Amino acid sequence: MAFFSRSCIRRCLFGATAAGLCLKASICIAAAEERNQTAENSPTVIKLYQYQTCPFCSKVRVFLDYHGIPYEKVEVNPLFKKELKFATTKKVPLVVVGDVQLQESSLIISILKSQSLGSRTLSEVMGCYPEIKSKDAKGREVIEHGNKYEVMLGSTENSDARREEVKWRMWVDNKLIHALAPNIYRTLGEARRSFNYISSVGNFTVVERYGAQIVGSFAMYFIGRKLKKKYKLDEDVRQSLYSYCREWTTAVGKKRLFMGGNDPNLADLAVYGVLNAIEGMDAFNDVMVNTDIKPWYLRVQQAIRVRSSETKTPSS
Ligand SMILES: N[C@@H](CCC(=O)N[C@@H](CS)C(=O)NCC(=O)O)C(=O)O
Repeated sequence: MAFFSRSCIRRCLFGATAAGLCLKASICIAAAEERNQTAENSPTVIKLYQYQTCPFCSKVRVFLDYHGIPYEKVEVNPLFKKELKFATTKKVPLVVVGDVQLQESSLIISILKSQSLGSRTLSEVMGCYPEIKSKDAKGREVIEHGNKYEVMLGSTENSDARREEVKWRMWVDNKLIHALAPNIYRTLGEARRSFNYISSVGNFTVVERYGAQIVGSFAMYFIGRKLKKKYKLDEDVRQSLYSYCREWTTAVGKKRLFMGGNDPNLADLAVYGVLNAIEGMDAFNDVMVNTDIKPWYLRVQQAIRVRSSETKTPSS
């Protein structure tokens, strides 16, 4: 996950708070005018700027994969971020559609989903998510977006299913995601293993990779401890992760395959996306063994495979 970045390390090493780390839920969207639609309305290539192991990026990736939306992945180097030079943000995920830059994972998903449901242009859909500016406790400007978790169906229907989906998408961002970093950096040994994995799949040069493994795992271990306090996780952070997973499976229940019924909804995809970001790490393996989430997880995995193969054009 960008459970690591230059700013993470810098902040850690200089003793700043963990508040500004990769898992901080800052909210913003930078939108340029939608100028890229040609007269023929040819499909615009979507680019996803990401870190492979960032849970926010993984949520967006899973959404795109499940919906068979073609996109190009750009793996950002977390130390120098030169891939983001052009961008109005230095955060990932960043989705670029033509000249439009979309930030904030849940907002990106709501916007792209809403657009896929109707004939509205991206600008029209973005208008449904107004910017709300406010100041935080330290007087810094904070930008939120109204309706961030809502899919604009073009109707006023507000069913229980829709409300449930919104509630659990919020839960993913406000609860589940915060349990990840403290879990993957739980002990020095685990932090080292996680970091080795993260740096092996991320965009690092060989020198950066080794530097990151040594400095990063140490730094992230301490940051993980701060985050544990900040998000009031159990002393044994695994227990918090397990109880979140159990909370989720209880909410899905035994009578349906997914929270969305016979198909995953956006909440299913969000939970899956977040857990998928830590696949291959100790915390993920422990969750699969010690909770009852595995059958649901495998069902979503299978649904994504089936859907993305169905939606692929023969030439793709
Ligand atoms: N709330 C944002 C959070 C995005 C975020 O915090 N991304 C991290 C990566 S996990 C980031 O880019 N941090 C800045 C950095 O790496 O310098 C979202 O949902 O997209």
